[in-house]
Amino acid sequence: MFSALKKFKDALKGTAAGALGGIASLFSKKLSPDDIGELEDSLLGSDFGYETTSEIMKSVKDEYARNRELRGKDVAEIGAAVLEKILSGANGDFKRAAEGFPTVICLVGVNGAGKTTTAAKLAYMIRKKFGEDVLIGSCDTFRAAANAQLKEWAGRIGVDLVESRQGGDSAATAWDAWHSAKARGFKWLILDTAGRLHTKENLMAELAKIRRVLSKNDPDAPHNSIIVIDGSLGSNSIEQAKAFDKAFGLTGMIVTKLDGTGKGGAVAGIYKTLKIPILCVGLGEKTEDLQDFDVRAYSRGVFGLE
Ligand SMILES: Nc1nc2c(ncn2[C@@H]2O[C@H](COP(=O)(O)OP(=O)(O)O)[C@@H](O)[C@H]2O)c(=O)[nH]1
Ligand SMILES: [Mg+2]
Repeated sequence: MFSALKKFKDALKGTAAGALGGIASLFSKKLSPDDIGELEDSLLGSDFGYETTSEIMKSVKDEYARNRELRGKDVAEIGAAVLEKILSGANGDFKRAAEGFPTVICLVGVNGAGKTTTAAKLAYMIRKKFGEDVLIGSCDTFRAAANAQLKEWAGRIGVDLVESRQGGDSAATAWDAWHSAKARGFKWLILDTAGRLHTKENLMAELAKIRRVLSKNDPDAPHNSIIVIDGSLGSNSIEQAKAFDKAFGLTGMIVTKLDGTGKGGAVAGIYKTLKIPILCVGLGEKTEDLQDFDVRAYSRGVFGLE
């Protein structure tokens, strides 16, 4: 537990500095009314959104009315507590397939969100956590580089890969990958897909085809339809996520790039809108930087607390 708290705190320091208006450095300072006033802007700047910011500000102001000795650190504790309440229910686990079938995780999202690297990191994470074999299917048939990128990752982490044929049918790769996983007794199948703009209907229809093909093999597949969201885009991702949910029926999300962003507060708003679990978060580019989402560690980390 301690290590999750520290990992989140370290990764979220870009947001924490903003969330307290730079008073991350003023943890031990008694706050003036001006400091309290500035807090609202810095919360908005960290992309907490109006609703969450108002909730946090109300708690802070109530406490300040009672206690003029309030320090930066107390404010961070108040903010973290409010956030933890908002996010209660955001932790979740991957849904499992029936016995004898591979559990299918399908990753979708816009270009550059982190799908391909997350597919590999997730394979590594799942194998390590459950000690079960994972197969990756490369269903990005648009970019030749996508397959090469996944091949390199798969080699590095020692996970089997069903490769795509460039320009081919992504649903056909999904079909092949599923049969390969079933025949070889793999417990997990992770499908990477091509990035697509949620406004392009033909591409969204392709996702529906992947779903149709999979469900012919196992009516419950894909068991996990996961949107990968670039956390550094902040609340701009909310509309995107809503469109993917409508077209594909999401069961969860993975938020990447929380390291090195000042907009880590957006996770709250995204969760409030979608109300689907946040399964993992990306806290860096290395294999082991994909972490189980942890409401407490996130809520505290975003305010610079361990
Ligand atoms: N810093 C950081 N970079 C990430 C993270 N996740 C992905 N990336 C980077 O984001 C870029 C795009 O990732 P990619 O998986 O190719 O995105 P895709 O287009 O959705 O498949 C790559 O350079 C990744 O290394 C993360 O959690 N933190
Ligand atoms: Mg990709």
